[in-house]
Amino acid sequence: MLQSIQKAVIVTHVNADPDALSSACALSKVIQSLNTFANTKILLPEGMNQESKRIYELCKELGIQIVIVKKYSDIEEKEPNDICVIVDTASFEQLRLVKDYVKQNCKSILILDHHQFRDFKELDTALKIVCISSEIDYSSTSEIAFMLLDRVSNRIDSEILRKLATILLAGVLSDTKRFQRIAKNTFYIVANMIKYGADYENALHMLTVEKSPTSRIARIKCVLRHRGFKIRIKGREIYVAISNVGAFESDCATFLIALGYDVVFVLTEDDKLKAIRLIYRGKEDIITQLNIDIFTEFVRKLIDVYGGGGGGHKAAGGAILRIYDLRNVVTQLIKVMNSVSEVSVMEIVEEKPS
Ligand SMILES: [Mn+2]
Repeated sequence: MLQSIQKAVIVTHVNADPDALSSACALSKVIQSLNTFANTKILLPEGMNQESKRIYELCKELGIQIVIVKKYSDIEEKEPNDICVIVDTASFEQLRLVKDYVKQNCKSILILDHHQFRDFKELDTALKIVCISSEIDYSSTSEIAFMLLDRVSNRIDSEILRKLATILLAGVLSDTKRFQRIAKNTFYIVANMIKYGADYENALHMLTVEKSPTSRIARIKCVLRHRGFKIRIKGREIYVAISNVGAFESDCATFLIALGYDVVFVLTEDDKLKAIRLIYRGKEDIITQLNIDIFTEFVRKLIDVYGGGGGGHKAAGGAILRIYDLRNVVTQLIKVMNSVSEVSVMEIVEEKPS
């Protein structure tokens, strides 16, 4: 499928993380290795997150073309592509600004992804779509991208291969939270990455970021604004937090989990989309023990009410809700919690020092 491609575009989910960006860069080299004259470009809707900055620099050094799409006009030429590759994206909504571009300018589409729940129904069925994905076999898209890279390794210079293997390893490290959760093939693939010369220490180092002052403020706001609830599922008490921040929502969610909550929802008003962005996180062990998935139990029910779309894993993911009213979503979310809980939802309220 990747042979005889003249023009290709690779897109990631909004605010690309290391897994998304590394996979995209590797894919770009895979396509170029098969077609020397292929025009390959990566589009990053709304840019990338902090962890991805070093990977971005490395990809640039490797001569990979990357366009950060802040507004639709940033995508200059609109000639149709032989193929568009969507990497590390659970739902079509997550392509945000490049959604329409993909809808209109791709002769065929390849989805490379490792999420369990996926939503691409908006893509016209007339398009040729191939999807390579499995959450059981791969814990990151970087692992899947590496498998493809492996297939063309004899066509790529060994020094470039070593660098690509290193950024892909960084992608795996990021998505597995430094191997805290892995899939069937993770260690096998990582061993092969190292065989290609991937530098483990360097990969770890790539992901370290100094927390910016704005992210610190966002975390403080996240805690000050959050509401805590107690519900009961399968006889067990579950602590749920709802908060809202303007940015750094995944920092906020991680932080509330570290604080002791089992399930966290963070809402953001997206003024460009005039919609509410939601992300969710669950404490991995509790979600596994209860055998529930947050997407189906909670998030899907909000999408049913408001429209939009989303995806992710049992314990982490996100959605766009087609409503621009934070309060309304919070009220609805509490309603959903009530329907899921075996006892009525109890809000945890404490007096504040005056
Ligand atoms: Mn990923």
